[in-house]
Amino acid sequence: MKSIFSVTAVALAALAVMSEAHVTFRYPCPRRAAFSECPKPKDNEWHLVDYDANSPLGTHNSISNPICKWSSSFAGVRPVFKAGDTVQTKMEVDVNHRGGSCQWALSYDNGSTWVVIQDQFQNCLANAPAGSTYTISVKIPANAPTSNSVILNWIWNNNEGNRELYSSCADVVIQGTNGGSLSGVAPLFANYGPSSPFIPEKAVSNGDWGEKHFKARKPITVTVPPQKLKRQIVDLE
Ligand SMILES: [Cu+2]
Repeated sequence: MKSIFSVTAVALAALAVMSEAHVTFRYPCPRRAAFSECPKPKDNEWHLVDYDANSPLGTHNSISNPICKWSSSFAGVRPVFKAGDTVQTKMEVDVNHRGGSCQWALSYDNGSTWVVIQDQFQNCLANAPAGSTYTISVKIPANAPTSNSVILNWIWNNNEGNRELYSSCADVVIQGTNGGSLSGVAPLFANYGPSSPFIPEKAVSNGDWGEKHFKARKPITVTVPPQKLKRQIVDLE
């Protein structure tokens, strides 16, 4: 009897660990992530490495980290995307929570304001195998303004499990219109603290996936002044 209990306890512990495993950007690199291909910390920055980049930023009960989590990246080369490009982003997926709704947004002011550039509602990551690196195409708008400090943010509300908000922020360069504006809607940050909109678990809420909250997103236009890019590849500093 005791041995059966032990086996069960081990199985439950394994399950608990699995349910703690989540999703993050892998390409482009999320800020301070520990992936080998991402910008490396300097000798005195190793304590800043984020070994937990795939955890949610919060739940509907509480906020554990600000959007983007970190205010900066380690110095290094940022990927250069051209306006109109379709980028093959890579997600590091531990478990897919039966999918959910993804938004991708750009910020030209280090995360103060965001414009959504792509949505995938309800089934985002639903087909991503556990333990996989999963590719999702993201189209950079053809009229995206040029800047060497843009954040591409992947935002996700999962269908199943804790009512969480995920967000991965990657620092990128965009080459597009030099001096211009980008219009769209501001992203929904649902299930991110008690005062945020609540998206229930889809399977236990008659299929409610939060549509009304996504529909209520507010229009936004960001304007970016003309600037000079020295080279194709720009250092973070
Ligand atoms: Cu998870």
